Amino acid sequence: MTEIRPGDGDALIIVDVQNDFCAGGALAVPDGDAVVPIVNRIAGAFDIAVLTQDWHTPGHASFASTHGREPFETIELAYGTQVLWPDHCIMGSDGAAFHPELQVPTAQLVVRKGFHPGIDSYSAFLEADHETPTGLTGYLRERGAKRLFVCGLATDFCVGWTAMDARRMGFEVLVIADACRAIDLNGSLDEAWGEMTRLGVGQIMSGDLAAT
Ligand code: VGL
Ligand code: ZN
Repeated sequence: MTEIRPGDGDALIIVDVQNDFCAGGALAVPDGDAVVPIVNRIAGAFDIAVLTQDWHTPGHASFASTHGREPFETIELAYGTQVLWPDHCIMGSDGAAFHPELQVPTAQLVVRKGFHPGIDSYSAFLEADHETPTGLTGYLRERGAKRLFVCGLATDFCVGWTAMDARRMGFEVLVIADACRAIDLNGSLDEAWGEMTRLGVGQIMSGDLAAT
């Protein structure tokens, strides 16, 4: 792969690098902390950088405890099948805070998602009903973003859904594979890469980026 030099029209989307998805967190992604130094190294190369934050109400519809069920079971909600998770990223909690070593002072926007009690939101663009927008599409278009680089946690859920919705919104999309880690639940990682590839999401490594 030839070196990629981020420039005009390029944006970095840093997905859910939060305590609950890192070591010791309520929904710890295996090796999730490993993305932190990579994100810290590359973020400054992008003129547009956005952070996302999973941000749930207590008793959120995506929590197993809300339904008296066990984590990682699935249920049918009005908008479709929902994986049930341990309580995580409750708005304002330490678990919902960014990893303490995440250092992206140049980021300009934090998008919080999943704050409607009855709707989950893996994607940073559209909630899980596939119709409620977060506002990120408009923000990125107004700032002139054309090509999005996506990294963070977790590859097979919030990173993947964000990357796929970005394609559907008409952006060029590259996932920075080594700057992501996956939950990998029942083959979800292979499935996510398959769907991303079908939608034209590209894959690079952080080392492909010039001067980072
Ligand atoms: C995520 C499951 C539930 C993620 C968020 O950030 O990938 N996964 N909420
Ligand atoms: Zn969540």
